[in-house]
Amino acid sequence: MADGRPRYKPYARPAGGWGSAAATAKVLLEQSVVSKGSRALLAMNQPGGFKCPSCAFPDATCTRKLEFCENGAKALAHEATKFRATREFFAQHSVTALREQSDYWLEMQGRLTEPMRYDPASDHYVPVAWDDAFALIGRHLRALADPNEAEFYTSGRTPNEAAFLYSVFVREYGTNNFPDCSNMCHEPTSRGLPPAIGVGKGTVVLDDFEHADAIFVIGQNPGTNAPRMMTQLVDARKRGVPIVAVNPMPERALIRFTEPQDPVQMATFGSTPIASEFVHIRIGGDLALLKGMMRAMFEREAAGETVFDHQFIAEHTEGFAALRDDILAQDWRDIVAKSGVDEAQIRRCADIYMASDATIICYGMGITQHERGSELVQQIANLLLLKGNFGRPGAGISPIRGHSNVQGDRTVGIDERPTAAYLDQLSAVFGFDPPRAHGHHTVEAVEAMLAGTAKVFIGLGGNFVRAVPDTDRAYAAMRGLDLTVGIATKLNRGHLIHGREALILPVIARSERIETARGKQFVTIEDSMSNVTASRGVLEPASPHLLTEVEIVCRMAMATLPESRVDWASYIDDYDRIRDAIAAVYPALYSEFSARIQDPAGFHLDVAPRRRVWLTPNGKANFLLLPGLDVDPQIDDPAMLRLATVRSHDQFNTTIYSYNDRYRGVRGDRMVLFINAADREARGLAAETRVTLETISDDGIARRVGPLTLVDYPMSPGSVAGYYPELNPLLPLGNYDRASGCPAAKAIPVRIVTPSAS
Ligand SMILES: Nc1nc2c(c(=O)[nH]1)N[C@H]1C(S)=C(S)[C@@H](COP(=O)(O)OP(=O)(O)OC[C@H]3O[C@@H](n4cnc5c(=O)[nH]c(N)nc54)[C@H](O)[C@@H]3O)O[C@H]1N2
Ligand SMILES: Nc1nc2c(c(=O)[nH]1)N[C@H]1C(S)=C(S)[C@@H](COP(=O)(O)OP(=O)(O)OC[C@H]3O[C@@H](n4cnc5c(=O)[nH]c(N)nc54)[C@H](O)[C@@H]3O)O[C@H]1N2
Ligand SMILES: [Mo]
Repeated sequence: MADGRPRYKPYARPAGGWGSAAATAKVLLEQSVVSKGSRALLAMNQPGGFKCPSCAFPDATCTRKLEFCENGAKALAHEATKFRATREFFAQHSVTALREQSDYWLEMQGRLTEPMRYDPASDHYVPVAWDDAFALIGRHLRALADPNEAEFYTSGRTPNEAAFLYSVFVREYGTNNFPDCSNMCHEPTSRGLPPAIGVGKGTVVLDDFEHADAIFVIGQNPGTNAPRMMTQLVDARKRGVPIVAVNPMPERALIRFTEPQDPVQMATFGSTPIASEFVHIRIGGDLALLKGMMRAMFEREAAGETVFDHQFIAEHTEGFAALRDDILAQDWRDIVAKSGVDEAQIRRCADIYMASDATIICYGMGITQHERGSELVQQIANLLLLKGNFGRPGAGISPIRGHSNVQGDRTVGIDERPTAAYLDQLSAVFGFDPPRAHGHHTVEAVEAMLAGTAKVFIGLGGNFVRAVPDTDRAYAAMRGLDLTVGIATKLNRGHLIHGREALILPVIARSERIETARGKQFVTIEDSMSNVTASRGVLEPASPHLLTEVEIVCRMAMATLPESRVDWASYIDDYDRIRDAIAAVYPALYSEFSARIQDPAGFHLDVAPRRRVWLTPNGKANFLLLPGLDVDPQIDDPAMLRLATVRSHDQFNTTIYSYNDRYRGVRGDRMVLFINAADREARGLAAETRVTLETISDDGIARRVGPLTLVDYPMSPGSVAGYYPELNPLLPLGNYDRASGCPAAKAIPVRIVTPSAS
């Protein structure tokens, strides 16, 4: 449980600094890996070493600077932990008993050591031989009446080699059911950007930050979730570059930051202010803000100034006139009311943008996790297109991805809606006929389980049932399955909410060595800025009985597809062969893969808009419209608050490192609701009251979570926040972006019910 009595007290110091250094030391100590962990940290993100298993922000490998961060250190310490969840552990605890434990407790049991099978007679997980485990999977998959009755989930820590083979296996088996963590994350980027600029990826590289004249950070908490990005932000501020942060929560690191890697700042307790302009947006107010900024620009043009890049617009874009009509149709009063930002500040943001010759806009989950998330991303692209901020140093769109290889997994085939061209190529390379019908994304996978049409779930990493919306319904969905398989490093709730039969298959982790019959192997990952680099683990695997993800995928395929056209066995030992196959399927992006990856700096995958080439049907960049100012359905209920589910500083998604959230001043508790004092007082509630939160929905399903302690926090009016995954039971499965499938985890309509019902 939590250590000591909970405490809620604002954090007044800069983010980073000694607090970070101390937290790094503490986590190494807690996991009992001070010397092993410290040694491994020296190899993280270094040439010849492995890639940080935490976030997807690029590292500057070639500078040879010691590039790790507090949260990278936590991810590594938890992976390198000395604790083990062994067969004795599973013999000691029934699955029912394990379910009573917290996510934190489950995580703290350490690394899985051998494959386990659920035994219904004893309600325990018991050891199973690898061969038997694969045979069980093969038997279930071959028995299905239709391959579309199986769901193949991927979480973004899986490296390219395993993800590619998985995508081939699943398609040869006969389905495109690829629910993916990306479906809950940056899918609005992957689906929203292609019609706008021709690719579903960011167009910025690290170097661009050195050439930017202005940087916007919208709906993202880099100090916690992409700490290496703080280096870019600090450097930019030191150069005098304005930084505009748009967030309903004044996140500490967006305000002041001390670089743990700057000895002078550390010694003098100095720090750098980050945001020159902090925009205290209402949850869901970003569309109004973006339109307000564009409106200010159109007004200035109408007054005779030249603020747009007319040459770029004429040569490269379509849809400018329609955009102008849409923007000028928005009234300032509505813009201000919806965004919660006053007109003067919106105009200041526009001034910063207009004065800059090269602007980068970074964004995260605060933008994507809304019901019109994909179209909101397109409005960011509109703003950038107006000033030709593509294909020029220091400019572009920069979605900050989550998992370290979530972008790579997508590039190498994890896609529930594959293009016909890709399927043709797959067929040409491997000689089988892949299915053409689109498969399920994450929400559709849960719906299929609820409907009883899905029968088998295989999770290549991740913690599906905890990450998806509508926890209670998701649990029921999983329990209705015939077989659930968790391919994982650590025990998590996904393994305890299982189907009639269930397997846990433990894997060698990112930081660990891979030795096969053909010698040392390495894997590759693609970061948020499309750099592909090698990752070579340095640690001894947590147990001699672990397999690599590559081998697990190959052996699942061999057990399922005895007549396969693919030489699976040959890939198990030789990862260059896998890379050759990737190059064959993606000749434009990945030609000479095996040779190019020898460069310690890796290589950059082509992103056409960087060359002002637009891979859209009309060959242009397109201004796209999202009429109105709302990105979430409007609800007429004066008691309503908008709830954003966010990450604390001490978690990695569903993995909870501790009950503290340093920068938000919370110690020893995760069942909190951040609310501003005025919204609290308007409801006649005292600070630290324990309440129950209830979702407002019209689907007849009651969704409540409590007790939650009210914590006074400078939230924007009407906006509240609490932690994912504890609050996922409040998120209706049906509240998602239709274009991308991404659940609206940042805009759950809720009301406070008092006193706490539970
Ligand atoms: N240490 C650590 N690192 C991580 C992760 C982790 O859990 N821990 N997770 C990884 C993953 S998978 C991902 S996707 C990324 C996530 O990284 P982020 O995108 O930073 O994720 P969140 O914490 O979900 O929320 C982002 C911010 O959105 C703000 N926000 C909420 N609603 C709105 C809104 O309507 N408008 C605006 N403008 N802002 C809003 C919140 O206040 C919060 O500051 O981080 C990755 N890195
Ligand atoms: N309400 C709400 N819900 C959300 C979000 C939100 O902001 N709010 N965010 C969404 C986002 S952005 C994301 S990305 C998803 C995340 O969803 P997931 O990716 O499914 O969840 P994680 O918690 O990252 O998965 C952790 C598990 O991965 C396994 N694991 C760790 N390392 C490895 C490895 O190297 N190999 C393998 N095979 N397994 C490994 C461990 O067993 C660990 O328990 O959640 C989404 N859900
Ligand atoms: Mo994510």
